[in-house]
Amino acid sequence: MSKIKAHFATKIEPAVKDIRDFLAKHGDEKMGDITVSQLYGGMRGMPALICETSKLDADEGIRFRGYSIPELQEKLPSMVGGKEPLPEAVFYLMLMNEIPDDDHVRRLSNNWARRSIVPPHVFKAIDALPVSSHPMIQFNAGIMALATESEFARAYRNGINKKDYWDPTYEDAMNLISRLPRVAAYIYRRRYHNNEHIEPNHDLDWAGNFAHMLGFDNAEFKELMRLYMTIHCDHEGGNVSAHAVHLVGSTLSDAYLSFAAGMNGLAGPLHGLANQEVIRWIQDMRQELGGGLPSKEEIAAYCKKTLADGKVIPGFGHAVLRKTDPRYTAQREFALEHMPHDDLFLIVSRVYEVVPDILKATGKVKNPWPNVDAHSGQLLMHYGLVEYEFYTVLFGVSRALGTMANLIWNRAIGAPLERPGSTTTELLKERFAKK
Ligand code: CMX
Repeated sequence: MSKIKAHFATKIEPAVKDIRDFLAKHGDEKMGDITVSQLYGGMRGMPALICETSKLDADEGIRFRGYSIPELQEKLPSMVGGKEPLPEAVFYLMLMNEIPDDDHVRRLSNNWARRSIVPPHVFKAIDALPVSSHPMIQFNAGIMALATESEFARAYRNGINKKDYWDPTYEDAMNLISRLPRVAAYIYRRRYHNNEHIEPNHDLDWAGNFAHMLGFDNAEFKELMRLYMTIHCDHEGGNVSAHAVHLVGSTLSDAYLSFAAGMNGLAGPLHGLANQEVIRWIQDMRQELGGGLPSKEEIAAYCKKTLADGKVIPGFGHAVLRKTDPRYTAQREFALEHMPHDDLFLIVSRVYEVVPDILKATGKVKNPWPNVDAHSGQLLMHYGLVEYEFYTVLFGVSRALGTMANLIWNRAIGAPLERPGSTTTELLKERFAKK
């Protein structure tokens, strides 16, 4: 270790102890309406943002413009012969605050298809990266390269009036949503299928065409993609990806730059990357146990080992939710209907039976229940999309729907630059010493 690094390392333990002691003494004291613990604790439970498109209830889970996932499944248009809601429809609902009819959805689908041509330099930017780069790195390179097309950036340079900001932002947001499936499919086929690409089929809906370009033309997989893109699209405003898009967007960065910021947050293992980690964790467990279907006792022992090694059990827990995530339940219902005897589904179900009690027994995990990521990989694996490092890209494509509906609204209402205050432990100590 270098001298400078070693010097830094000596500072960590005393600082951690100092903060711990300070919080034990003053954690419940307040600055305004906010406790000192909240300042140090990742701002949990602190209302600090407005997000009109969806609201998360700790017990009930997500509602999009007031509608729960089962209500979306009942009320939103689906494909003829299908039953899962179309992502176009949930985007329309979030943007307009109106339930769309079939005609609205068809128009939106056609509009996105018309906008979906990706300029060649975007593929070149992706090609500049090693093929083995994580798909989220390639995804963000593609998103950043798309930013050369920003109509907002062009309009701003040309002196657009602030009351019109929403208009080029709307164009950018719609273009981004339209182009992301092509970019994502390009990365998938480049990395996992010898760079053999599949032309879009514009007769298909947005999610159906995405499935097609990935190389999956199975009708059931397309239904899964519609469900997947719908349930991952928005989770109120404070989650890292949505908040990062909002934060960066508040500087008037264009839709592409703002969205890339959110995708960098989604690529963290405590957020969207957890969907790949779940499958990796299950595969490691199976390998360690010599394959086959692990018993509940074996799963419990593996969970305890994971915790003892100082790691999290991926797919469980949540910063806001305190019950099983309804996005998990929606996916479980899909599995029960389409693949009740799938081996991996049986393991995911067993993990669900075992993990909550183990997490409860730690005495510190606030939510021992599964989140959206505990299930999504199993469904994809079933249909042959087994390359789990790609899973967070799918989450990211979906997250464009909510974040872009929000960005358009932020520009329409003239949302201000986000700039909360911060303080130091030293200043807090002085404050409480004076008291
Ligand atoms: N496994 C092990 N420990 C966990 C845990 C889990 N699944 N969930 C929480 N904990 C631990 C925390 O690490 C924390 O430990 P320390 O006090 O030692 O730091 C303690 O329990 C308290 O945490 P919490 O208040 O219950 O949870 P947070 O709000 O801090 O964190 C989350 C929430 C999601 C980051 C956490 O539950 C976690 O790490 N889960 C596993 C990763 C995961 O599935 N992430 C995906 C979330 C959904 C998404 O964004 O896509």
